[in-house]
Amino acid sequence: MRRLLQFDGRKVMALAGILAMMFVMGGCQSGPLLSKVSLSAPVISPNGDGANDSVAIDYALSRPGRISIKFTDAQGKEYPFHNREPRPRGSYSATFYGTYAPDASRPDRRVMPNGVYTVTVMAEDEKGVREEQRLQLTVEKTDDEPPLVTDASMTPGTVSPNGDSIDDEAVLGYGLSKKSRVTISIVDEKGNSNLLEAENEKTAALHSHLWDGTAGGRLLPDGAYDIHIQARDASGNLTDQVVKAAIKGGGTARLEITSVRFTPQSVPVGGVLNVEIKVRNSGTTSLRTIGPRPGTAYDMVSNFMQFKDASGDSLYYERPGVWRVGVSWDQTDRPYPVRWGLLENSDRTLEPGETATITGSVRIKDIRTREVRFWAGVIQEGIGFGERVGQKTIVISY
Ligand SMILES: [Ca+2]
Ligand SMILES: [Ca+2]
Repeated sequence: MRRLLQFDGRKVMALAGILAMMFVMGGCQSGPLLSKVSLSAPVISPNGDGANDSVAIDYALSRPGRISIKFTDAQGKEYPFHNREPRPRGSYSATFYGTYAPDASRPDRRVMPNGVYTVTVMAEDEKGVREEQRLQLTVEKTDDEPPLVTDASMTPGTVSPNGDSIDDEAVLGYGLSKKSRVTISIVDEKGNSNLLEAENEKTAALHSHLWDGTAGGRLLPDGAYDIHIQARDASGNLTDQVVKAAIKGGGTARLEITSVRFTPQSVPVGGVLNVEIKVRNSGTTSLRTIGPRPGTAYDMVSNFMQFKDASGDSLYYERPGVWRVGVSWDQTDRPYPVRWGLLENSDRTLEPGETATITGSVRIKDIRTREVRFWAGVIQEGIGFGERVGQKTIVISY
């Protein structure tokens, strides 16, 4: 405060002068708010041919305000473009592609019909002062027939992407009424959107998209989703068709063998080699299994297909997606001829984190070598085999 008091009279006068000038400049704010309103061309032809497909609407604001732009046809029908959008002071250029949203709550867009329109640019400042300017714009050579997305459906409506071959994938089918560029995205209940298929030109025909519960290579969480099929034609008409979808029981299927024990190490021809295999469900989903039940005895010329029901059909054929463990050896005619289910009760599933011990036996038969290598592996029927583990050389005695 002491220093301020030391100002001499001339400095105080200069300060007062600056304040007075600032006051006068503030008074200028009653001048024109909206200026330099113009169109880059008087005509727009939104048809994707590269000529006059868009038009720039230029304007300037001398102070902060809200800008509204609308088009009015000869019959008085209004097409809003900007609605009270806040803008700082400055010069602007708004690009208009000749389309509008018939329903502001939906992504659909329609191109404005051919005709002559009045363009009204309106600005409103913070005190509610409004100014507007009008221009004329002709829309021509446009195609206002929108693309239709027909027969949209997903089968099945709920997928369970867990690698068990039951409802792991769904087919999203749809038709297009005209050639369009199509984008497919998926939106969760919180509104998060993920791309399923990037924009791609499609013909006026039936199309499909195979969906496995993932987006961008990641499995989406269980829940309800909206799949959006968006078709855009050359003029900018855009139709958004929603198909309901759900994911239930999604997860990663993984079965690991934690130990394998073959006993004894030396077996006479006609003797029995015992095996004990311990497994753990190290995935995030339940694993289905089938027989033959643990403990089932085989010999070296039999296999899991030999168990028949009363009508002679194989009881334990390779049902896609089910999990078993198996034992294989040198010179087998098929991989893992002897297989066992993971659980005594194959109506039950092996849950994530759960372990199981599977025992079985193979009688040594029809073998002419002195040593045979045996090993174990997990099998997901119809999908593939796990790595060869627990390999052991068994000495055959005669
Ligand atoms: Ca054009
Ligand atoms: Ca499944």
